[in-house]
Amino acid sequence: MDAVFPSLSERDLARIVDDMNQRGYGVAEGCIDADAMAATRSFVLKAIEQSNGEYVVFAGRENIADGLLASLADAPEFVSACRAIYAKGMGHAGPDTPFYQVLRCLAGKRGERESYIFHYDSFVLTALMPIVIPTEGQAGDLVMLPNTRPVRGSYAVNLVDKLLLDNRLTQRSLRARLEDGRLGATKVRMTPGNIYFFWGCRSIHCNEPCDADKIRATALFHYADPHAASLLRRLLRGDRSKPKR
Ligand SMILES: O=C(O)CCC(=O)C(=O)O
Ligand SMILES: [Fe+2]
Repeated sequence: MDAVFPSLSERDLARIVDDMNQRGYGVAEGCIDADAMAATRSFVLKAIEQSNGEYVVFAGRENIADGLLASLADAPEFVSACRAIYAKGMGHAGPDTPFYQVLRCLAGKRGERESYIFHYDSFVLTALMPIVIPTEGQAGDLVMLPNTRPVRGSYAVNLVDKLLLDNRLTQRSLRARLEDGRLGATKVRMTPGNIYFFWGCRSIHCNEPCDADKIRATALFHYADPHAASLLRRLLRGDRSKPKR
């Protein structure tokens, strides 16, 4: 069997990191085989059917019962691409930690409510794999303000950034400015088969909704939590809770 992810060259990796730094995102094009993705697509369709046509999300590898998404997370070529991207971008080697995986399936009315939620991820690197993207109407573009902050050394400072963003006033004003075009955000229309990389914890981002009768599904591979060892966070969240994004 072919590898689930190709071995990217130094040149490809350097281009991806450059694109992430300059325009906000880098792309590994045509790296996921269409046949391999077909089973994942059926998994998504079935999950949405079981939730009566409404939004479903699976968080944590143990809850994502899909073959491709598990093998990708284990594929040495994919793991080493993510670590190389991290090392090139951050200037030091990344931690030896697994991905935090999420599978989001947008559909129905709830899909709309799960959109336009501007946030920073808790992890340095985000690899996003589009699985189903509508080809007409609203496609559920990824919206980003790339690299609006550095990786925070301190969890407390990170928390202040998050609080400034995660409140109704900021969310409303970002959305209004996005809708009237004043935000100057980068919009990414994603194509299944590609993987998109961006600095999730440095970039304010969200997704647009898709039409309620359409499906938009994405798999996220989050890598490297800069505050994994923070005592303050442990105290605030309790030991067991996992970061949401
Ligand atoms: O589904 C997407 O396009 C992005 C979702 C996202 O940013 C997240 O789950 O952290
Ligand atoms: Fe995110």
